[in-house]
Amino acid sequence: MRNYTKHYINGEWVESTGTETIDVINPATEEVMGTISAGTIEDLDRAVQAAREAFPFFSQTTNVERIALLENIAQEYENRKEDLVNVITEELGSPISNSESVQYEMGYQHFKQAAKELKDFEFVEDRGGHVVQKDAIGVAGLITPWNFPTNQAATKLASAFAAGSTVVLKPASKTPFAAIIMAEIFEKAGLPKGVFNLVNGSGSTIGDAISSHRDIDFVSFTGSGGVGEKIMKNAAEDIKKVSLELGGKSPLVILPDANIREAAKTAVSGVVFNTGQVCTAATRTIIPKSIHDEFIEAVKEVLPEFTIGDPKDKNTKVGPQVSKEQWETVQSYIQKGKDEGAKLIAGGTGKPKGFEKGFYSQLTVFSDVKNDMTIAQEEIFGPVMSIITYEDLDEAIEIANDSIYGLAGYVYGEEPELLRKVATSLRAGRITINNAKGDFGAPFGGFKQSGIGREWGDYGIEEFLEPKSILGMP
Ligand code: TAP
Repeated sequence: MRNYTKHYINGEWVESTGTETIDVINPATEEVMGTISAGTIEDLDRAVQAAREAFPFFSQTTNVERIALLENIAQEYENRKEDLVNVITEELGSPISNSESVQYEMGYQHFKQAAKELKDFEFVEDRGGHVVQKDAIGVAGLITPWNFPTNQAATKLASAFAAGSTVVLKPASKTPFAAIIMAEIFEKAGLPKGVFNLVNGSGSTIGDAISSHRDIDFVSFTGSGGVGEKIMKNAAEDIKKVSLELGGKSPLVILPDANIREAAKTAVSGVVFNTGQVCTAATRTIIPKSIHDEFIEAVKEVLPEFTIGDPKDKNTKVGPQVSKEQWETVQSYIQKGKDEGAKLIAGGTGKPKGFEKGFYSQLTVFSDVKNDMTIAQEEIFGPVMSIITYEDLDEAIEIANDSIYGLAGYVYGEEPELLRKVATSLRAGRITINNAKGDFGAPFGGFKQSGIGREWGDYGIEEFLEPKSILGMP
C-alpha cells in the first residue's frame, strides 16, 4: 500500500492541514492500492506562497544554470525508471511495455528537450528599433489528468523550469503516485526549494482554487472540456492567462491507394492504444467506400493482435479503463452507437470474455457510422472505432473537419500529393502522415474546442513567458 498524507511544499514533505484522504484504486484488480490526502485550501495557499517567494530568485537564474538543472532532472528521472514504470502500470492500468516505452519515456524526453531548447533560446531579442525581453510569467498552477501521468506533468514542468517560472502542481487524484515520485526526483536533482510544489487533492477543491487563486499568474490545464470551461471562467475573474489542452475526436483519413492490412493495423492501434484514453486517439476512421468490405475484414483480422490482459504481463497490449466511471462512460457510448444505428462489427457492451475483475472494455468497432452520430462527435476515451466512408477526397476532408474538436489528424496512403493535400487541409494542431515518428520539439495543442495554447518544445516554453518590448534601450 502506498499511503501519502503529505504534500511537497517549499522543499519539504509536510502533513496536510486536513484529515480527509482519497483512495486510489488499481483498475486491473479493483483494489485500493493506496491513499493520498485530500489537500485543503490552506495547503494550497502555503504552496502558492512558497512558489511566490522562490520566483524572484529562480526567474533570474541563467540559461546555463537551468540547462544543468534540467539535465540533472533527466538523470534522476532515469534513475527512478523502474519505480515510475511500476507505479504507472498499477495506478493507470497501463500495460507494462507501454508504461516503459511510452509513459515513462515521454516524461524523460520532455526534460531532455527543454534542456536542448534552452541552448539557443533567446530571452532577449534585439529587433532593430526595439528590444523584446521575455520574462518568466510568475507562479503557474498546473492541473493534470490521469491518462499519461508523467508525460502530462513533465511537459508543463519542463517548460516552466526552462522559462524560470515556479509552480504548484495538482495531479489527477486517480493517478497521483507518479507525481509523488517526480517530487522526489526534483529534490534529488537539486531544484531550489519553492520552485516546485505538489498539492494532492480533489479537482473540485484544489483544482478549482488554483484556477481562481489571486496569487497564481497562469493556469496550465489538461483534461476535459467541461472542466476547461470552468477554469477559464474562474481565471477570467482576475484576467489570468490560461492554457487548455482538452479533448479530441481525431480523424484518420485512409487514401484509396493504401495497403489495406497496414492501414487497418494503423487504425486499430490508433484507437486502442492506452485503452483509447488518449486525447489524440484516431477515433474516426474515414475510408474510401470502394475498400469498405476489404477494410472491415482486415480490421477483424488485426484486432486479436491487440491482446487485452493484466497490465503487469509483458505481452499485454491493452489494459483496463482507468476507473469504474470511465468504464461506464465507455459502455454507454457503445450502447448509444447501437441505438443510433451504427453497425457493430466487433466487441460491444460488457466485459471481454474471461474478465470478471478489472475495468476492462471490449475492443469495439462500428461501421456504417454517420459523422453526426454521437459516437462520431463526442470524445469516448475508450477503445471504440467508428468507420465512416467517403466518395472522394474533398468529402473525406469535409467529414474530417466536421467536428467541434481539432487536436490531431492522421492520413495514411501512398501518393505524396494526396497525403500533402489532406495534411494541409485538416483543421487540427497536430497532423501525422503514415505513422511518422513523434518529435518532442513539435508544438502540441488544439484548434477549436480542443484548447488554447501549445505545449512541447520552444512553443511550450513560450507559454510560461511574457514578452516585454523595450523602446529606446540605450
Ligand atoms: P477532468 O475532470 O477534466 O480531470 C482533469 C484534471 O482536472 C484532474 O486533475 C481533476 O482532478 C481536475 N479537476 C476536476 N474538476 C476540476 C475543477 N472543477 N477545477 C479544476 N480542476 C478540476 O477529467 P476526468 O473526469 O478525469 O475525465 C473525464 C473525461 O475527460 C474523459 O472521459 C475524457 O473524455 C476527458 N479527458 C481528456 C484528457 C485530455 S488529455 N484531453 C485527459 C483526461 C480526460 P481530479 O482528478 O481530482 O478529479
